Amino acid sequence: MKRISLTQYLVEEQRLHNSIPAELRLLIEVVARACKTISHAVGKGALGDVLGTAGTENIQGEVQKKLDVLSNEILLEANEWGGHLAAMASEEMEHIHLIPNRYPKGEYMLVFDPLDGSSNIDVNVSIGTIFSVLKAPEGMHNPTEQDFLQPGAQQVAAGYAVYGPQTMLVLTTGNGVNAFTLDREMGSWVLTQRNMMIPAETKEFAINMSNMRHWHPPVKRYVDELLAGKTGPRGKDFNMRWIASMVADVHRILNRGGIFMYPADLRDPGQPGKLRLMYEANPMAFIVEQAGGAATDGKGRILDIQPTKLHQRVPVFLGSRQEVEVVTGYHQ
Ligand code: AHM
Ligand code: MG
Repeated sequence: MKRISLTQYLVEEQRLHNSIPAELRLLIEVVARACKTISHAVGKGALGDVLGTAGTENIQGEVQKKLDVLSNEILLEANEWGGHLAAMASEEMEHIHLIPNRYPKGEYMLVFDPLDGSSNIDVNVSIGTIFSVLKAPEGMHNPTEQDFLQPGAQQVAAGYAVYGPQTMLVLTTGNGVNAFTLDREMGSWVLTQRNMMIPAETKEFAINMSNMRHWHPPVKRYVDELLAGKTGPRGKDFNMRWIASMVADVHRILNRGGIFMYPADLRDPGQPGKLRLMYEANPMAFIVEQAGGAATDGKGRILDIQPTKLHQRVPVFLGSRQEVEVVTGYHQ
């Protein structure tokens, strides 16, 4: 097999589609390098003294794990000095992070969830990093939080790294979805899947069933019908998977089909779902659509939502197009 590295892929993409200017390529390579460092720390576990809580809380009021904090620092440090960014924002920081004045500034803005699936960190289950790339307003070197509040359709790139049995990087720049596997010995990302397409047909769903009693009627109806199996309205048996790491659940769906749901529920009317729009739902929705799937908040396309807050939450239904359409239809 001829090995194509991430760098070669990015250079050739630019030549073919003119879609990855040099600054964006640098950005993606820097993020990928940071993910390599995070992967290394994750892989050390107890031996690297990286497990357990950091003893702090993030803006969402969630207890931060040591690896949440470490991954955030790795991404910040890696991306500060390259000259490709104007600012960054993260699940782990209340406010946006401007590039310090001692460094040159670029035209992009990077948003990330440095380590997603925090509840799985200490139990050696797959976790990941999710990122989204936006453009700063023309000529703006000191963007404000307001400048970040762009609909997901304006993302110029998005991706995730999944730290599982293998470390993989899944990337889109708006020309399909490609996956790279980390060659740990060589320290390089190797293209291993081209043009990933989510199978349209599926018999698998992913949702945290323990919240069933809190769901709104459309979600309850949809899942009830899946559970009814062959003799129910859907006429086939469905299987269920829930890893509790969005990256790992989405990665499975990209490969094998399925629908992922984190709906809003009745627990806290002020909180529409658990997942965050800017650094969880939007990048994943971009990837899923680029792979032929669909992503909605139950009412409309996630990528069309106009964000109002950096850390706002959103209900998420994504994956195989047909299933997302069914459950979205039940909301209308
Ligand atoms: P996190 O960003 O704090 O890790 O939370 C997001 C994660 C997702 O990866 C996952 O889909 C979900 O939370 C799991 O939630 P639950 O524990 O309610 O099943
Ligand atoms: Mg997260």
